[in-house]
Amino acid sequence: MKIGVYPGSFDPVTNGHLDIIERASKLFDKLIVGVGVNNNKKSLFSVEKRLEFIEVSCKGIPNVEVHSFSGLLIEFMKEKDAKTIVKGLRAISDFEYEFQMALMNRKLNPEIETIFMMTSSKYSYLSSSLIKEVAKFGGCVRGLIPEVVEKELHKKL
Ligand code: COD
Repeated sequence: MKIGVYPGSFDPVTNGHLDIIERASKLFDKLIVGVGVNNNKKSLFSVEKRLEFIEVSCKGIPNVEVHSFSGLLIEFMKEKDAKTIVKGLRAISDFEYEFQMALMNRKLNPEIETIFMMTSSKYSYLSSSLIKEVAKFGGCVRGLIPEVVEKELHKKL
């Protein structure tokens, strides 16, 4: 069984993330979305909420599973018997950080391969942090995040 893992913070999930999930789900028998828990990084949404947003938004894609993980990504991959990491790339600015992580993950486990999927142009400028900033100052984020996230974001901010 070909299992891919798409890891991220997803704080919160955006339509850019969902586009990658939908496209990547076609490349694997099973795609696991891994929500990273980093206690040193302050997140707006709890891990439970971040998982729920993705689960609700992906309920039409049968081969997608959503799980949280803490610690090293490669340990989570081992636990899930997955060999491929899926990452999204928006711009050159993403490249340096993603390149470093891909090489470090390969150093930690040479069996793990990272593949990169180009963003869709309509989502190329989208990031969770930009969404939070725009929403905080009252800007409209409709169409950029799932409805379930939009409702909770307005409640929170
Ligand atoms: N279009 C396409 N792709 C996108 C878009 C978009 N609009 N927005 C984001 N993405 C991509 C990002 O490039 C990334 O690949 C993925 O979606 C997730 O994005 P984020 O911002 O939610 O998540 P990150 O980048 O903060 O996640 C970092 C991880 C949790 C993956 C990383 O910190 C990690 O692996 N942590 C575990 C600890 C570990 O193993 N550390 C060592 C790594 S070498």
